[in-house]
Amino acid sequence: MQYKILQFKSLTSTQDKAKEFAKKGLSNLVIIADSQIKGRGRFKRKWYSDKNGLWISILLKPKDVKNLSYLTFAAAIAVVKSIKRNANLDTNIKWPNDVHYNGKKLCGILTEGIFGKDNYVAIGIGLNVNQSKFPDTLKNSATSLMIIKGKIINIEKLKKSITQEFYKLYTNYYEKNKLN
Ligand code: BTX
Repeated sequence: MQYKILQFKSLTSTQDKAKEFAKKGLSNLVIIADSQIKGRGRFKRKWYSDKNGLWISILLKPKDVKNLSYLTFAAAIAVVKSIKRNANLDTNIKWPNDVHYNGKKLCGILTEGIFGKDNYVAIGIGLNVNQSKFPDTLKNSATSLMIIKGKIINIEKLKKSITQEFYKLYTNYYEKNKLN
């Protein structure tokens, strides 16, 4: 499946940008921001998304929008595989929407449906990559690949890998209805 990667310096939230594009009828866009001013998690929680992390939203227009939680799992699998390949690190999927290392949160995933005449889905992936520290409130619960590995991780390779892995699962399983 063809998709286009759009890179921005700063956005309020890549999820909001995805919704704007959905309103224009666009899909299969991968929206990435270097930083987000109002990154968000589930239930209106804040997602800390300063520079040096990977903040992605993948905008899809699935044939069918049932079982959206499968898309959250597909994103989590894509993240775990890409971290293994690019940073040689084994991480865990923490139900229902996180990737953890040693009990600390490395990545959070937010899947949102955009329903109307046509239905879209925005999968938001927030992965802590090269941050060296976190605000006090997250110090004990969050970590980054750089903190774990003690070196800078190539964010470009990581973003390509995550996107490719996600699309593989999406086209081969979700869109073919092979998940039931
Ligand atoms: P969640 O609701 O499961 O988790 C949110 C909680 O995670 C917060 O309340 C806070 O305790 C903690 N947290 C906040 N920021 C971080 C961080 N950088 N690292 C670790 N823990 C943190 C999880 O929601 C889903 C997050 C999705 C984020 C992506 S980024 C790209 C896209 N755009 C956007 O606005 N959101 C998504």
